[in-house]
Amino acid sequence: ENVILQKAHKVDDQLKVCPEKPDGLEGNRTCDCEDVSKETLQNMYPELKDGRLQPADCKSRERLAIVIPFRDRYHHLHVLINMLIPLLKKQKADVTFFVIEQDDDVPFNRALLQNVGFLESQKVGAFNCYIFHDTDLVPMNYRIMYRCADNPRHFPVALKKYGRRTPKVMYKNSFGGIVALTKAQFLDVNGNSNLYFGWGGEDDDLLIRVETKAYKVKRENSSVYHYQMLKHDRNDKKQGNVDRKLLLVTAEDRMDMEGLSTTKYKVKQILHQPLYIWISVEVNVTE
Ligand code: UD2
Ligand code: MN
Repeated sequence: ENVILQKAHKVDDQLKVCPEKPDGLEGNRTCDCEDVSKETLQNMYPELKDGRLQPADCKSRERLAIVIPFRDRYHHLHVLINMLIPLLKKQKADVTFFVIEQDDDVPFNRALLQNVGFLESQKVGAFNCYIFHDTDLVPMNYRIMYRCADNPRHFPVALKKYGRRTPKVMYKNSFGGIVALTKAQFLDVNGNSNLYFGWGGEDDDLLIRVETKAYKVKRENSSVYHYQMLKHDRNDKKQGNVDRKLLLVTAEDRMDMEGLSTTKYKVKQILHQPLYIWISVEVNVTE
């Protein structure tokens, strides 16, 4: 067994670092938006194990974790993964998918779940790049680079809503949907605030944190960075977070004492599945 391990190591050492811009990133693609089952996906991509995909012919430049905050959107999740894997393969990514499910009956807390994904993933491996990804946004161009950079990045610059013909460019200070931060950047901003239960505000809070630490989010080219939004029911605004405007006022003052460093949750289940590491948590915990 040791000999085999040594051999495997040798091969690994001999691998070249993957190219910065791999060949074959042809640009626009069509959406394969039909429902697909988990079993079908597992058969289509047998190389995925424990949620991890790695190139066989080179060593990736970073170890990427894609963290997906989730509650009851199975159809979206599998359509998304079906659209992400071919792109990530072309880009020679070493990527692990983490699905972080909120399994309790309090309003959804997207930002807190992202913090959980960061904290739990660090127990799994030495990830140095994080992409926090909504389940309902499908990348429509192969040149959307699933990478981190010197500054935090925002991906869905243009968005095509279900039923629309053309993508619409998002408002200038948008930081929702999908963002990429290195491990160091996420630690630097103390992650997300945990206080945003229900819809809205949490993405603006993260942008305030990022800008307070003097990062500059680069606006990417909207003709490349465009996404298709999958169909979902309109958010019931009553489920919205009524305090979000008040919370945003204090976002800057709060950031160092409230965030990743104070995230509280209870793990209910961790499942290492072929396509993803599935982590179910309760977030309504009081000490
Ligand atoms: C916008 C933002 C989103 C977030 C949200 C407010 C963009 C493109 N999107 O999305 O990032 O800031 O407003 O919170 O800027 N989810 C579930 N189950 C639920 C509810 C939410 O899994 O019951 C997850 C899922 O990953 C979903 C994401 O949270 O994609 C955002 O929720 P949404 O899609 O309902 O909100 P939306 O489209 O208004
Ligand atoms: Mn959405």
